[in-house]
Amino acid sequence: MTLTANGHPLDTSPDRFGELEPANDLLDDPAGLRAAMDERGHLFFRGLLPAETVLEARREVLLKYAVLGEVDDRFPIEDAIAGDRLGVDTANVRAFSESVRNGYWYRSVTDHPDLLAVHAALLDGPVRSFDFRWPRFARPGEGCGFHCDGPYMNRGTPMERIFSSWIPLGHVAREDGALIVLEGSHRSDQLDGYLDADADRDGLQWLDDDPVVVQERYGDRWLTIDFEPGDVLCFGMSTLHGALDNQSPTGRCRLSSDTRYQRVDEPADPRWNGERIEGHGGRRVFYPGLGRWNNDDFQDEWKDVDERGRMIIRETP
Ligand SMILES: O=C(O)CCC(=O)C(=O)O
Repeated sequence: MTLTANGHPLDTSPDRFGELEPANDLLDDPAGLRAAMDERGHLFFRGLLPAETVLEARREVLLKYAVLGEVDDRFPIEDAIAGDRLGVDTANVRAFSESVRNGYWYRSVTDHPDLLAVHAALLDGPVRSFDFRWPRFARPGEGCGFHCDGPYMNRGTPMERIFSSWIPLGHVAREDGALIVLEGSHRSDQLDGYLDADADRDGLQWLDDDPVVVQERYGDRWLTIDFEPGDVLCFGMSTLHGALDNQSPTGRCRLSSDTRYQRVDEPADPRWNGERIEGHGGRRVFYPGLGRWNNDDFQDEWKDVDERGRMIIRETP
């Protein structure tokens, strides 16, 4: 199968595409972890988290999606087969999103002590996850545009002192829509102006949607792997990344999570932390995908909702 991102084929020749290498051998070596993150811009860990905890979180999240018809429960829930979605238009997606983000098992993954320990080693002190967390459900055909996290997370702690962890909630093979990171992009001087921007203030869009164009401009090989439950991919705010398209031949949705971590004693970005999380402002809810709402800003990851949390569906121009 030809791997694609945003509909564009990847160049999978060995000098343009490769596999992530596990950094598990550095887990007991904080200085080594920091040096490797500095060098690579990312760290991949095989089986860092207990697979059972991750699979409990998978089931918890999928059951909630099944309530909306997003998962077809005539098949085993764990298979995450895309449903007819008939409940989405009438549901309170604000309440739904909050329920997914704060689920007991989901939080047990994002705040697992072994994951916090990696971030504590990277930041040389006690850490916390951002109060907001990003569970993702990518339906067949969906993916994610190319970007760095820095401009979206830079109103509190300086971005050199924040890290993201992308966690597959289940098996995520390449063709299911695995994350891809661009080798060497964290050192690209082509990204300087972009990284200084504030995504909300400056109305940022994805950098590009073509993996070959992005690679030529900003880095070397695209790196990914077939992810297993328990794996974690940690990366810095200036590492360029995106996702492969979900081309599951069985109609399986891709479930994953991305969370940010910082030191407890440093200032927090108010967009994602505190009693009243601002997010991207307005009456918007994190509900990625489907591509039906014609929102130009934030690429349809955030949906405008009415006062009862129901999505506002705009006419196609
Ligand atoms: O999982 C995805 O599709 C995108 C995740 C992402 O952009 C991130 O982890 O920052």
